[in-house]
Amino acid sequence: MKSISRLRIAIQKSGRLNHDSLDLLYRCGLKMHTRANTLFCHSENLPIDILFVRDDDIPTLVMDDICDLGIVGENVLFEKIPASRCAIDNPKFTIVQKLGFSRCRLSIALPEEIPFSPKTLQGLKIATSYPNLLQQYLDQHQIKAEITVISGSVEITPRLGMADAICDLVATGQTLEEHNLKEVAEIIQSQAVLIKTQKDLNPQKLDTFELLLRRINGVLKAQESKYIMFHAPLAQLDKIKNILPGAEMPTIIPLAGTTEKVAVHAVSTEGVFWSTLEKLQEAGASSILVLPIEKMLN
Ligand code: PRT
Ligand code: ZN
Repeated sequence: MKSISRLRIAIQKSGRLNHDSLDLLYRCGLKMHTRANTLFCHSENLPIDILFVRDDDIPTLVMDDICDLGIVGENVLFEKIPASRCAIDNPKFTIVQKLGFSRCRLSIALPEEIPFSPKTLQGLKIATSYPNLLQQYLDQHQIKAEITVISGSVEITPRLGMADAICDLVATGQTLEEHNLKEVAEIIQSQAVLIKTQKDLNPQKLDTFELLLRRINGVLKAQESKYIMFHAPLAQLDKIKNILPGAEMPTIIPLAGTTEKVAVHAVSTEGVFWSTLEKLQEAGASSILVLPIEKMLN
């Protein structure tokens, strides 16, 4: 039975989204014991229950209000509920937060030897597990092509003579390369998102949801941010502050035994690359340390 006070979240049972979804929830402080093949799990320290399902079922579970929240790829969401791509036809859920993992793109690919122009696709047979998104793309470009729906191993269909082209998810591009296919058109970019039912949550669930969302934002910010420490000549401080990416109000600390140098500590909310460190060094900074940040609340 659905508890009225516990927030229910649907996540993928096994597959590419499962590890990162669970990892995010653990980083938000959720304590739970997951057992192999378990379908349902109660958090021990927060009023949250997790439902483990196939990713394809997550949009429906949230839309039908069986679950309050779900973590799913935009590719699945936009394929199942094409209206969710544009806010005009409001579907029965809200995309609350992009989560930054499981990034990929849905693309059309052709055998290497076929030269490409948008007209090339005219009249071709294209195999895909994403017929709705592919059809939208073809309509937008006024291309008439035949869509063959297949649930897996799409990349093998041209070699088997089942299709002339494919439309599938691409991450690194290695699978396409292995099958002698080239990516010719990108339909959408995708990443995991947190979705929420449009129905109003009762006050207890709303509290839990707001707490979870604050923590998710904290985890995401911490992932992007770095704590950076170094020594710098006082005379170069202004120049050095301008080099630091996304660092507001660094802490300046006097150093024992010198009035010419100070220690600078700062939180950088953007990636700190080697090139940034090299520029800091050129500007006179020394003893530069960059540390990861585990949690962050502003
Ligand atoms: O069993 P269930 O239905 O829950 O899972 P599933 O088999 O449908 O999905 P799964 O676990 O394979 O993927 C879940 C989600 O991960 C997808 O819906 C995407 O949102 C996301 N994702 C991210 C990917 C990829 N990257 C990805 N590379 N999903 C699939 N792939 C496949 C792609 O289909 C192709 O076969 O990986 C291959 C391409 O990868 P590269 O790196 O060779 O380009
Ligand atoms: Zn699936």
